[in-house]
Amino acid sequence: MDNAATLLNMTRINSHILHIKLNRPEALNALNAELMSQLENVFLEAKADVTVKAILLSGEGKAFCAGADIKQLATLNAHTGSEFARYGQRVFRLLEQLGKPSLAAIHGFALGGGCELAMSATLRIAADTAVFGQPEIKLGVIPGFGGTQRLSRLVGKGRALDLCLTGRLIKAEEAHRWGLVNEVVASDQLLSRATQLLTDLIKLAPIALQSMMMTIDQGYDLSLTDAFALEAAHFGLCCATTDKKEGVKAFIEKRAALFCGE
Ligand code: CO8
Repeated sequence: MDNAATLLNMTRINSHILHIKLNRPEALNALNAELMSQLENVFLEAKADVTVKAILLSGEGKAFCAGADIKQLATLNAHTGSEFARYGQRVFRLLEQLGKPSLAAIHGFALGGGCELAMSATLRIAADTAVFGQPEIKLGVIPGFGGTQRLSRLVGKGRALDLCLTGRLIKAEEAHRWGLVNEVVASDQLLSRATQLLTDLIKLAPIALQSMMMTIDQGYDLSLTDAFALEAAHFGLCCATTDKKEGVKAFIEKRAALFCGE
């Protein structure tokens, strides 16, 4: 039985980056109900905590995450299966809509729910050893934590169908070519590169970052006309911030901007 307190390992990097490490290495960080519940709590806390400006997600051991816990999956029926899928979708959507940038640093396997978790982060960096896939078809099910929808949005319908229908695995370089990950680095550079990227991001204007993430996330499913309206509304919001004044002033004065988050 897992010790509930240790399924997530949390540390802070440079005070403002919350590093959440999935910590169930003996099961390749498979997502059981307890781990999902701990993720939900941590995401809620991170959203409310003003000192958390970004999230780094990674996995302990030899994999990022090998998906939903198959032993638990074995117990699900039509009702509980649908409930668990809806629950997982809600937890991952929390991360996606946190209003703060998140980055999945992926090494080893990112399969099934593990790939779905990575896709819910704002950005993804993969070690050159990483392997991706949606092998649910081999278990007689389909991705249920948002994977069918996020994958097709990230890589296109054709490639999403290829990966989901065949259940085949792809390596980091192919995932990069497809746009599933933003960058591939050597394994020993994974966490330092991820930290660097997030450190750079949190120096930027947080209200503009949040507006950017919201307009891209929500605008994607609107008509072009409505998405443009959303963009214009957020553009106006940014124009009312102190950070916009500072950003423009700093450009004119040929110096680096110092954003305050207001
Ligand atoms: N669930 C539970 N245990 C797992 C999982 C998993 N997903 N993956 C690995 N493990 C366990 C293994 O059983 C093994 O445990 P033990 O030592 O007790 O036998 C341990 O982790 C190490 O795994 P392996 O010995 O298999 O390691 P290998 O390096 O030989 O193989 C693989 C690695 C290829 C990743 C292999 O473990 C594997 O194929 N795992 C399953 C991958 C998979 O099919 N993932 C999809 C799961 S389904 C899913 O994610 C659906 C999400 C949506 C659900 C919606 C709600 C219902």
